[in-house]
Amino acid sequence: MTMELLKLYRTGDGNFIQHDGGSYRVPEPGWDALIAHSDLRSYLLSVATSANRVADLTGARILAPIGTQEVWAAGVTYFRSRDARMAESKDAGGGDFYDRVYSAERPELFFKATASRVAAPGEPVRIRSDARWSVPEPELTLVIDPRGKIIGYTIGNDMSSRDIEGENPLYLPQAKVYDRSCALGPCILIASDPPPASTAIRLEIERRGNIEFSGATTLAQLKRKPTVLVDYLYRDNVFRSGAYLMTGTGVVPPETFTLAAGDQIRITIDPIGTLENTVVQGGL
Ligand code: DO4
Ligand code: MG
Repeated sequence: MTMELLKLYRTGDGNFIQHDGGSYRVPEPGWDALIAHSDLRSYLLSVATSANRVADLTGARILAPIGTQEVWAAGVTYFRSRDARMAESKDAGGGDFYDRVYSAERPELFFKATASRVAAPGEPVRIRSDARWSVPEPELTLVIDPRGKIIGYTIGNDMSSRDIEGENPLYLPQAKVYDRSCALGPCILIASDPPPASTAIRLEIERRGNIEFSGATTLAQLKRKPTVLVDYLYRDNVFRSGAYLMTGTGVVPPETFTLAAGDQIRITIDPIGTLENTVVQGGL
């Protein structure tokens, strides 16, 4: 049985859904109230009536689909990420940690961003002013309600400073958490099951009109089950407005590549859409 896609957007003009070829205004204006809803899918489907129908969302300013939730991230969940981290940190003696965490029962989970640090689709993401080697990380991102249930999926960009992370694994929070180090969007695909394993996560980086890097992975390469990642995140943690959890990257550009100001980053996960951001450095 195929289920019609149900997508939830947060815009400058309120919240909207797209469903079965139509766009509809969501009467509930509060994002946190939606994420905490006891049956969000049924509520949103009940909104798809002629009374709420709008022409389309063209012209609406799409905001990051987040309220007051924290964004967390899982690391080293793809073999490609394990390899890249081991290489970048071998001089610092960190390589072994990444190998161990890849096969350990407990996943690596780290705090990524408050909502105020998150860039919306079309907004700039930042590379740190003191970083020399920076990359985007395209990641399927779980949207989790306060009860620990996965209610949807969005696209996340876990911007990372690889030179800082590689110098010493204890610098991870500085390599990962800074203003606009995270982008989310363009919408939330409302679904309890993840997209099929064959789903591609594509990354494209454009520089002065040329594609400087493109790469892809599929969800089949993700080593950890989303529900297990959520189980660890919610263990001994209360998230009153729910939480977002990025599931790790399986696309890592070669070591010779670093992001530069002006680059356009495009991340596509087909059932959800494309998240696009321009890069700036410094400029706070
Ligand atoms: O362990 C460092 C971060 C890993 C990460 O962000 C990823 O694998 O996506
Ligand atoms: Mg990551």
